Amino acid sequence: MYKLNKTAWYLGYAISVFVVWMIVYRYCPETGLIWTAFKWIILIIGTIIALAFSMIEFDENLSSRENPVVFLGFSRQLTAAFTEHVITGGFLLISVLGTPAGIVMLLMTPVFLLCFVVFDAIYMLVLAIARSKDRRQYDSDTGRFLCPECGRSFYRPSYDVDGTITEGLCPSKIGIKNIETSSGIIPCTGSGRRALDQYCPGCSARVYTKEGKPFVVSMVGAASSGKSSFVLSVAGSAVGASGKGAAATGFYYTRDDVRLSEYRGGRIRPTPVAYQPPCILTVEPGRLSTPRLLYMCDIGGAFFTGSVETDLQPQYAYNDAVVFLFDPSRRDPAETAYKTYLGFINRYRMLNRLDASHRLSVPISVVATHSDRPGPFNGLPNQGVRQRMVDEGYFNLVNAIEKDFQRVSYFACDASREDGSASAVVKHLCHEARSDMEGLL
Ligand SMILES: Nc1nc2c(ncn2[C@@H]2O[C@H](COP(=O)(O)OP(=O)(O)OP(=O)(O)O)[C@@H](O)[C@H]2O)c(=O)[nH]1
Ligand SMILES: [Mg+2]
Ligand SMILES: [Zn+2]
Repeated sequence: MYKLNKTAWYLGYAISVFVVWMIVYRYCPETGLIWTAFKWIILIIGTIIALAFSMIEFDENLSSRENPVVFLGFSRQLTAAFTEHVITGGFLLISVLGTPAGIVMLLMTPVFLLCFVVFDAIYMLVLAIARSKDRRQYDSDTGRFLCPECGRSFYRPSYDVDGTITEGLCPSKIGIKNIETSSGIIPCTGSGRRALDQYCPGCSARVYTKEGKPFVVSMVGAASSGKSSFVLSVAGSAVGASGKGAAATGFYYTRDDVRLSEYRGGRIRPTPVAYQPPCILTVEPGRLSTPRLLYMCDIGGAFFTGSVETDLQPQYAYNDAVVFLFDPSRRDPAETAYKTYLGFINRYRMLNRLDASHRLSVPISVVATHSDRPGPFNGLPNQGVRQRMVDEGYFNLVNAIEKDFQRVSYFACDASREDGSASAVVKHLCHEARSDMEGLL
């Protein structure tokens, strides 16, 4: 910015000197004003003085964050010349009124101003183009920022700019590609920006999402219906396989590695009902420019039956898909599933302030877990699940879900193993929601 401003500043002088030379040389009458008789001497002296002025007045401040754009910087300089530097101001006034140098400067001023207006207009135009390009790129590569810690959603994370936490770093008046600070150059677009330290604008937690694009799935189901198993089954098969497009998949939180190995060892603990950070699967970019992040929001089943008072789930405001699970091998499976569903949908509608007449557009999958156990859903292909539910007394549930949601799909799976039956559900939901995550799982 300093270089750019300096160049613009001197270019402005050069252009105005040239224009004034042209005017005086070509249009000055040979007679008339006294000073025109010595126009060569006057022009040279005037120009030297004018240039000397430009040297004095050019200030390092022009490159600072307060004077990002040339013209704004220039107008500040002029004000300073007349107010703070009284001597300079007085000298300027006298010279303008009485000396040849003043007349040269007087002629130069409008040209000079015009130059800066043009420079600034060019800068603003380039800025507007850069901003819209950055916005388009961010929308397609990232879309939004979801804090892994507090679960709140923001358009952009905050960035560490030279020790100060800056919200939503992007091209602005203080820099198009980079911002110059006292200690260096901070990128405000692209991969340079992605590599900066990032924080949640809500809870200030340090985050490592690297502008990844999130896809959020909410897990819903009664206690012990298999929600946590389902999550780990999906994660386990994705982490195990190296994925397509040479992408590497792993957990955002290292504690989930521990949970996965416990799950693989046949141990799984009940989930608490209070809000807790989701299980986040990060798929490294490969040929994409940003990572893809699969947020699987899991919560203890008691949350839905209303037996425990807890906070509402923030992800209900922005989730991309919902998985509703039920365990057909338990006692009163249809009744339990229906009650759980009602507990869920009431909370969901309440949080989103939607009344019962509004049909929800997020895709939902209804999943019968424990399909490995003997029972009506054992070994049943997914296409047969809906009809089997109707036959087995889940009619209320099917009816209610299809009334509330526009897009409902049905699956049967064994969540206790990583056999791909759980992953198929999430892949289908990605497809329904048009997420490019589908091809990466
Ligand atoms: N055989 C079999 N067992 C399953 C399946 N899904 C879950 N389980 C078992 O059921 C038990 C409960 O599973 P969880 O995944 O903890 O259920 P949850 O819905 O997360 O339960 P809460 O966190 O308490 O709400 C565990 O012992 C799992 O191993 C399945 O599809 N087949
Ligand atoms: Mg659980
Ligand atoms: Zn946060």
